[in-house]
Amino acid sequence: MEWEQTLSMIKPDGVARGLIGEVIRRFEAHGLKIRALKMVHLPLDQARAFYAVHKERPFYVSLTHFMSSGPIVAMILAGENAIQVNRDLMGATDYRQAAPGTIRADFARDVEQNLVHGSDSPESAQAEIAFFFNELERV
Ligand code: IDP
Ligand code: MG
Repeated sequence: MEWEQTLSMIKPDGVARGLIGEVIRRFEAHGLKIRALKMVHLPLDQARAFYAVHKERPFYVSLTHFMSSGPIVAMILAGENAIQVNRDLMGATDYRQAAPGTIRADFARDVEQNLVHGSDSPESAQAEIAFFFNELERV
């Protein structure tokens, strides 16, 4: 067991649908601690930068427009195995393959508009946390 930090986002669909509280409730109920939190409306160039690892993928243009279509909530979650715990709470990328009881299975009805983002490795967590939060903003 490793104490980790990870970057979570509630995507524009989750914010627009009034699911901020429900998503955060699930994180806290499973022992994840919120160490930073803010609402941001990403300009398109910033959405493109955040998802640069996917720039060759067919869904990149659509995804980056979606991610800049409205405000998102970005947060740092901390806890034992926080990266995997968060991924487990999110469920699979495609909501149709997500395990019952996960955020995506319960709320997403679109592969792209799937409510939440979570870092997938310690390296991406570190880079994604630095993308959103400076030293002063981290508790
Ligand atoms: P993840 O969010 O579960 O880590 P990634 O493969 O990193 O999934 O993809 C990033 C995001 O891109 C997904 O959360 C989803 O919004 C979008 N995405 C991934 N695959 C597809 C697809 O096949 N069609 C449309 N959008 C996709
Ligand atoms: Mg990913």
